[in-house]
Amino acid sequence: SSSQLCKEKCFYITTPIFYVNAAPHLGHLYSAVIADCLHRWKLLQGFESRFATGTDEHGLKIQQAADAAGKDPLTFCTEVSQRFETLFSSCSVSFTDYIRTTEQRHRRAVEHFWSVLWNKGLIYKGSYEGWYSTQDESFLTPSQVGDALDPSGKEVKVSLESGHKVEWMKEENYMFRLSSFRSLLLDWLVKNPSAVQPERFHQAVLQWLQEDLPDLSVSRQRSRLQWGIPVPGDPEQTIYVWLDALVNYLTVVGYPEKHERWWHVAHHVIGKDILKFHAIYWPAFLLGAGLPLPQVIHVHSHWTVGGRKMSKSLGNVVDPFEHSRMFTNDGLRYFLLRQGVPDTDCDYTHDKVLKLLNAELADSLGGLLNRCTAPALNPAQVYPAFCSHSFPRDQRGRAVEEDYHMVETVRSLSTVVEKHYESMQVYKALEAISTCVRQTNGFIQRHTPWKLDRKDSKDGRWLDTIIHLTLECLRVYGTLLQPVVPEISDRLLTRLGVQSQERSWKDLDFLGRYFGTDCSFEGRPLGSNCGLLFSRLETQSGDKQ
Ligand code: ME8
Repeated sequence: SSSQLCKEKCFYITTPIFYVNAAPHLGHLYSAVIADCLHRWKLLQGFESRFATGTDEHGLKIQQAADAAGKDPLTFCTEVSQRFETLFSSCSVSFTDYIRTTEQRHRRAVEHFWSVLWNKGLIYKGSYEGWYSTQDESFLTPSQVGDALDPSGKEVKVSLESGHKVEWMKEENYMFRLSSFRSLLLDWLVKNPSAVQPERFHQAVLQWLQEDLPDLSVSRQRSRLQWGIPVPGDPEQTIYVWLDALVNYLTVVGYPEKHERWWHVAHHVIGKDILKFHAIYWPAFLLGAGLPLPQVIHVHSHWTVGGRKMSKSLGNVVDPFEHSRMFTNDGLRYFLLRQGVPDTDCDYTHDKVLKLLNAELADSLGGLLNRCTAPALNPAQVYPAFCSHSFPRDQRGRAVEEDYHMVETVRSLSTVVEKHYESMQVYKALEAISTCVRQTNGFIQRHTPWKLDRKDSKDGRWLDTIIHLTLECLRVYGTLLQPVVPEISDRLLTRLGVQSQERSWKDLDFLGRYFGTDCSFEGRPLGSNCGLLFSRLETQSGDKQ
């Protein structure tokens, strides 16, 4: 039944839910594409997987943005939320659930969650006095605040981390007993060294927990904030937007009635800007409510433009709609995942995208496919017969050491790629694949199959070996690349004649899949030619890079 615990091969992955105060930008797409890649990869491995994304629609800054646009908040939220949904759908982000915090099911979940904490005595009425940043919807300690000048030259206080303006706040609020969770949180992190990845972010959280952990204000006065969920039993208070937002991960899987089946396999993808909320507040809330903690919090760094974080407030955002038109969906996905390093920030430039895609997708991968499917070399348009796990005995004299090396590297590629996908180091997986593609091109180059004479039986067999091996390499690359570039992989595998039901991890079996033990395998036809795998992109001046 649906409430049964999913014990094996289940996976639940989420992105942050995005604020709707402004249009989506490339950073949002990046988080979604990472999560999509992990989701698709789990599916290929035979997992049942759920993938949730959506929008965060309550809070003061949304209320202000709607006011500024002259729209009522819900209409405003619906419009922007739809833009996120459209972006993700058009970029092959294959989410299974889309959540908006203004939905009724979410309100129910938040109210229930609040009542659980309340009934356990973890929420009390107190008064909060301190700094608050509306842009970050965050409470700050004095050490997190510094001086700065606003655009008009006036002295203001800002958050040292985000640079956003902060205001002194003094209110009657509900407080959550965060301070009493400090040692439990430390315990969790020490016992689960891979709970927060990469390692440097795990360390950062441990570091924060060395310091004082004050109780957290979890509501705002209704007079200051109307756009949110009222505190159950006290309409004069609105639930703090981060408590509201974090519960979305539970809402999606049917909290409070049906979440058990999926909740214990939760994985969150987040940007480093919201680490504290996910690795301290959220686990503390969950511990308080008696629920399991997420398995892994996958943290990534930021895309910068000209060295500064891409953000709505700095006005340096890259429009993902425009750039996916320019570079194609898969092109943009490939770039983000190939260049995005979770540990460190990366700078986005047009020129870098162009050069990388031309080199790796058009020339290297596309070129390799063209070479072994070109009618001149492969007139029968087949995956030719082959009956050896490596180079056949009578051809060993032709094969050189690098060839054997290539076969071994490709044979172990799936293990390497799997390890990197698992730890969200997608760029390392793509680096490994790209190295192999280069090696296979080198293999062809070395043996100049176009000089062989098909009519000579020995040459002909060697030619078939070269083609079969190259096609097998391509089949492996196409299969492993599916989570990253689904459209390109589909074109590649279709061209190779690989049916859709033979594209999963267990079908890989490099050089073994089409192996005729008694050499009875006659070869199989290639699929139809569906054009270029990836067209070279032109530079703006019109010359090719
Ligand atoms: O924080 N580079 O929403 P948000 C990479 N609603 N990723 C970036 C980025 C950049 N320059 N800018 C943003 C919120 N992101 C809350 C989350 S979750 C319960 C509530 C990505 O619209 C990154 O994942 O400000 C970051 O954490 C997220 O967008 C913040 O989106």
